[in-house]
Amino acid sequence: MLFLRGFVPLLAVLSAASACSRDSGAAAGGPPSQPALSAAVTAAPGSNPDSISPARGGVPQEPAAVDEPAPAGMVRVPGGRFLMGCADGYNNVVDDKCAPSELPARLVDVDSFFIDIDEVTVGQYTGCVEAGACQAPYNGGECNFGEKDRLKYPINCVTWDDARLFCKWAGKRLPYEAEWEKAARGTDGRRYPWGNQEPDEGGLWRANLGEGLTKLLWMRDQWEYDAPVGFFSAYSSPYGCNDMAGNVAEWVHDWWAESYAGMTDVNPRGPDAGNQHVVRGGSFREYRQRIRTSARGYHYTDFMDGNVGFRCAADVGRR
Ligand SMILES: [Ca+2]
Ligand SMILES: [Ca+2]
Repeated sequence: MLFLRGFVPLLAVLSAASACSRDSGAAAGGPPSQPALSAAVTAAPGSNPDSISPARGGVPQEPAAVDEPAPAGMVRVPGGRFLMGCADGYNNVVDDKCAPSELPARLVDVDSFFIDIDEVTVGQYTGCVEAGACQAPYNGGECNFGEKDRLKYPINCVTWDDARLFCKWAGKRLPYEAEWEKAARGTDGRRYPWGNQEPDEGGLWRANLGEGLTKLLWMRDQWEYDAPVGFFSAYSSPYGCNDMAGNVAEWVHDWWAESYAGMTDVNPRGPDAGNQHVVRGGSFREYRQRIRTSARGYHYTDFMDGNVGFRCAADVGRR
């Protein structure tokens, strides 16, 4: 769905509503559901050596000896387990907004990887178009490509395949969903990249979201639409990744699945096939519930919109 900057209130409200309906069922205001906790997550501290609690320092990490410096613009996320999904009470974190798609929460082991600090920008994407390796996205309205004053804004209006091809051109790849979530929340099960404070707690806005029924309400964080990448860098993730809550939602590699039921907990890659891909992080059009680190959404592979962009990841030791 596309519409013009400046032509806002009703269309954007409708858009926000449709974005929620397209997403995982975590529509704002919906009844909270209780998560079904995995045995590993709910085990009493100390009762099981495999029960991982960050508070006990039990998260296995790679030895420093294999440390490989991150390429420019990326950070290295160490391998090891983290809480993936929504678990009300894990590590004493309260989260009563669990959507069915965020369940069951489980401890997931991922290998070390690199991930971009920022959403891919218009300037970066333009380089790929000029090199002939990427298609020029739609230009106009909310779409940022071709707008000279938006080079530091996230590229948007790109399909999943556009995102995939850009990452390939850059010598990278799209992050797997599990990697994205670990990069966003670290190992302590936090609700938001910066911690467990609400996005506006204490009157400080920590992310670009789109809450409320009027433009004035969406703009309490200063931004009606997307913001230049890194604007909220004071509220980055534990690994220093920016805008992992809000701004543009982000394509990841995985096909969409309605829940994590039956998935492996070691380097999960999602279903083998499908027709919709996962998007993560929520966007400038969405409510706070939808920008939580565990919140999930999805779109058809050829979908594109002003509120969807991406960032890239890369394997460690294979570049
Ligand atoms: Ca906003
Ligand atoms: Ca984002």
